[in-house]
Amino acid sequence: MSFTLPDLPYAHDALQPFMSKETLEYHHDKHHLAYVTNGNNLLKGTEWEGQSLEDIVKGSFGKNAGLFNNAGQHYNHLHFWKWMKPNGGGAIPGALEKAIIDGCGSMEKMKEDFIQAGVTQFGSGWSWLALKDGKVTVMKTANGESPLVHGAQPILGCDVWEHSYYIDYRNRRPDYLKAFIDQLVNWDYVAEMYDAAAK
Ligand code: MN3
Repeated sequence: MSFTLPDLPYAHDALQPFMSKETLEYHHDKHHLAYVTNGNNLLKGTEWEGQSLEDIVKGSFGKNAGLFNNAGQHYNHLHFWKWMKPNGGGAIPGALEKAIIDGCGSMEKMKEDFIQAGVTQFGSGWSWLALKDGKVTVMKTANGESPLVHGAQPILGCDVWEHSYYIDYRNRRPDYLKAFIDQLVNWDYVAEMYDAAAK
């Protein structure tokens, strides 16, 4: 299996004013494409060729840094585009809402912790909601890592690399994270990943 760049599930200008057309042109069309191209080149001839993306990510972690960084970021971005939608935020499917309250205390606490995880991720990385030991929990990871390589299943992630927000928010990472969680999240897709992980 080789990596391919998916189309965005909405127009490049569909997430404005919270994420600009220019950001998505750079982030999707250039940054994600580079992970796909480099990942395919680095995958060739390795023991992971022909495996699923999740298996490549987990298998190459700690063993092949170049491949892991690109495959990890390909996995993260594939979902990142789908974790957002125009007119996002809003109502959360009931079973997921219950699991979030159970794992994080309340919806408000989850949002606060999710933003805090992104703000305190030093340098590049991601903030996450993940299912770990049967509970929804907030996590943060560096660079191309995800909960997948830390014993958990990601259900929502926010890219806090500067390329994700600097055009629109400059250095205001907290404002970007707040806009993401309040205005952009596609909770139906989060629920889909939660349901698959909770099985
Ligand atoms: Mn990115």
